[in-house]
Amino acid sequence: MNKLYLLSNGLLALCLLLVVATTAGASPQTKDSHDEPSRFSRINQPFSLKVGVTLGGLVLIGAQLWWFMGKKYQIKQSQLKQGIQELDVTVEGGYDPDYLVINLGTPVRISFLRKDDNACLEQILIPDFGINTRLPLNEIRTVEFTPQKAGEYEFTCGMRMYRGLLKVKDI
Ligand SMILES: [Cu+2]
Repeated sequence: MNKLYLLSNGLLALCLLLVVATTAGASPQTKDSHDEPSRFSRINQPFSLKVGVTLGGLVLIGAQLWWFMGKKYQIKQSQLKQGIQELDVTVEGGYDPDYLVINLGTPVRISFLRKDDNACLEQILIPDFGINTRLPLNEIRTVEFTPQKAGEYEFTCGMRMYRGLLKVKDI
């Protein structure tokens, strides 16, 4: 939900910037035909200043999008304990780690601990393994399954806004 919000935020900023840039660039034409003395004298900003302001805005918007959209995955390989591949995931503003590497054919146990009171994260879905589990705040909940086919599988919150990936390796 955060990413979506910030993306729209970035796009809104871009729209505002374009409006400002075009109105600053275009001269008002409406009153010219009436020969009225204008109460507001037009200040002609140097072109280089307009370009500078526009470029500065674009750089800031780009930085914002890069920061939130280009976020790298936190990769974690499962640990084998008594025949079960174990992984711990903290649920706080997303999933940490959010790229879980597991091996084919061995039972998996993922322990989720939700520390984020955002109701959006209250459910964890791993559709390919038939998992749909509620995650109460500050309590560990485990999900178990055995991956039978190599590949990448998504896990998400109840509304599919926060996402992570399960990578099943054929060893
Ligand atoms: Cu959600």
